[in-house]
Amino acid sequence: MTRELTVAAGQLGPVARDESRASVVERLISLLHTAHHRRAELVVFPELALTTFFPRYWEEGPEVIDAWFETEMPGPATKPLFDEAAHLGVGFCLGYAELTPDGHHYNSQILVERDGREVARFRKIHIPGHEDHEPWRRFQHLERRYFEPGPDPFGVWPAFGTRVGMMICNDRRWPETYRVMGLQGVELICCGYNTPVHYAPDPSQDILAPFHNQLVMQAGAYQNGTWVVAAAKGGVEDGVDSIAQSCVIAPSGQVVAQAFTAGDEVVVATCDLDWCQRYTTTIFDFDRYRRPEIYTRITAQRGVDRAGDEQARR
Ligand code: ING
Repeated sequence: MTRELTVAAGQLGPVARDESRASVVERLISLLHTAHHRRAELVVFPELALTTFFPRYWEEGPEVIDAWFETEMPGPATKPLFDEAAHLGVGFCLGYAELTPDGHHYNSQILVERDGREVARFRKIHIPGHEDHEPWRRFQHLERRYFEPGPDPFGVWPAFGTRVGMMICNDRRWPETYRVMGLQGVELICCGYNTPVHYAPDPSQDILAPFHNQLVMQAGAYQNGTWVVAAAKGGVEDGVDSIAQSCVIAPSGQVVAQAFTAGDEVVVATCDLDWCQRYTTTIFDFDRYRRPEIYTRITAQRGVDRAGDEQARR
């Protein structure tokens, strides 16, 4: 009897700057119903799903900035989503801006099981963009001003009859993200993202945005023998075009389902969880083939060190 789990990416189209959380939650519940109707047991929603992607704005004053954050999860605006999901017996992963009781600001995701139980919270580890106002840009990307980097390493939790991990947006571009979860036996990674097409520091990358989005997740899935479910907030949001292409990727690296639109859309796939072992017990049998004693630079260094050239030539 194969272990199967039907999952969905609950893709959101644009969320307007003045759109209420209640309005967004209604859209999320609609996606939840569609996913449930299509037999999904887990729905992955985008990063910062409850509001427009506010790091595109330079804003000042803690009360202005904190208004984008949730101090409770679930709170009054999101409880209807939690209640409806538990009623339907569908689990979900939701991205949101988290303001903790002790004053920390994180770009977070919460994973909720089918019975409504909170499995885990994950705080985004790789924070892209910049800290200061850079008016030369068409729009800002001030995640490094608004969010602290997550304090905890990537985790993997037993849930949904498998081993589930989480990553958020820019995390998906770093191979370490997948490997740290792969080394914990992850079989399904939930990822939300908001990715503008335009990359101000190097506009030559703009045309490659959809390719790079898929490249990193297909590689990460294959090299660690895991499923990846990725949900975008896409379309033109307050004048900024973001990629969509939410998808489900198999441990083989194949994209098995993908969004057709840049709007609210459910992408569903049934995952054969035993497919992971076809890779993790053969070509990517970590314990047999990896050489961590050779890779020490990966955790010893942050940036590049060229001083080693001399040694290498000896
Ligand atoms: N977004 C981006 C990402 O890594 C980014 C960062 C912005 C990349 C613009 C390219 C262009 O997908 C987030 N939210 O991490």
